[in-house]
Amino acid sequence: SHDVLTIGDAMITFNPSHHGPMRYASSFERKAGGAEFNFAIGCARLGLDTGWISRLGHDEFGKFIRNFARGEGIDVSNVKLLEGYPTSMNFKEIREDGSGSTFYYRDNSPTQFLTEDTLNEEALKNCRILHISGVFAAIDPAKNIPLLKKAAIIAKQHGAQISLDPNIRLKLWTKEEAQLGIKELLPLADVLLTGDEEAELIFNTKDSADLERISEEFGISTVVLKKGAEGAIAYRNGELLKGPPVPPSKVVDTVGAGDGFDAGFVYGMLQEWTLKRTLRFANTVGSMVVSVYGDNEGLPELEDVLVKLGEKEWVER
Ligand code: KDG
Repeated sequence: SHDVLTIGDAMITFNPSHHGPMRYASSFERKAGGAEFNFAIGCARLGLDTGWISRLGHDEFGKFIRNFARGEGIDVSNVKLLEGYPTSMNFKEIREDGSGSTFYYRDNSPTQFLTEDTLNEEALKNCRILHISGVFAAIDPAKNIPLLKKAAIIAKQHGAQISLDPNIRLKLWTKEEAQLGIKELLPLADVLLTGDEEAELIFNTKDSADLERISEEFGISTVVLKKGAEGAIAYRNGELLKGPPVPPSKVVDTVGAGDGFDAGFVYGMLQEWTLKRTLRFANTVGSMVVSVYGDNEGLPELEDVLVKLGEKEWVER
């Protein structure tokens, strides 16, 4: 059994050695990324028992990603390597302020062979939280949305909670497709972890006063609006709470901060912390991700977060 289980693809991520337009970037560092994969790493580093369901190419990159995940302590028994379908790739452009854009080479993803029939129902029946995200949904909405719904229904019937991050990537689907697709998943979620820009796209609002309405309309008990450098706002059981921003030590690469936030939030839920503490913890995890290059290298271990929160002493030598 797992504390947390997630479903989604992962990619080789090429991080540029220099800032500026990608057409002039001539050297890259080979890393790995993928929203659900980053989330799984975040959970595992915090000490949660984490499982990941995926498909990768049976190639050097697929082996690297699987071994990386395994090294982080993630259960990869449901990650299969498939012959003839190369592992997906993603090249990043990073601007001076740490923001950037992404160029995908992920058509024909090996996850096309991850179907409803190949889902490991035992794993779904034995997790405390199933985390689903719009990135996997967007890769092939016609197949993956029903697959995610089926997985969520099985997990829910066996007592798991479902966390959902819309993670809308407009390079993968249109605004209309994204809005329709995410709305299909919303009624299954117990916790919604959404960025404020995507909230505007899905619900036509990013006003925190509307979180209660969203919670009631879709039957989602906890609704969280992630506002990046401005912190986050959460609604649960009649309580609307603002999690103040946690200033990062510096910002070098913002990719993956939302995944880190999600891992931190889910961690707090599993500890049954108050909403206030959970938000502060999640914001802290997110803020730590942006100070390190790469989509997941900045994801902290539990100890690192406690040090950052001032709850544990840092011993330098
Ligand atoms: O959330 C971070 C991810 O976006 C990144 O790691 C790559 O999965 C990715 C994507 O689709 O952009």
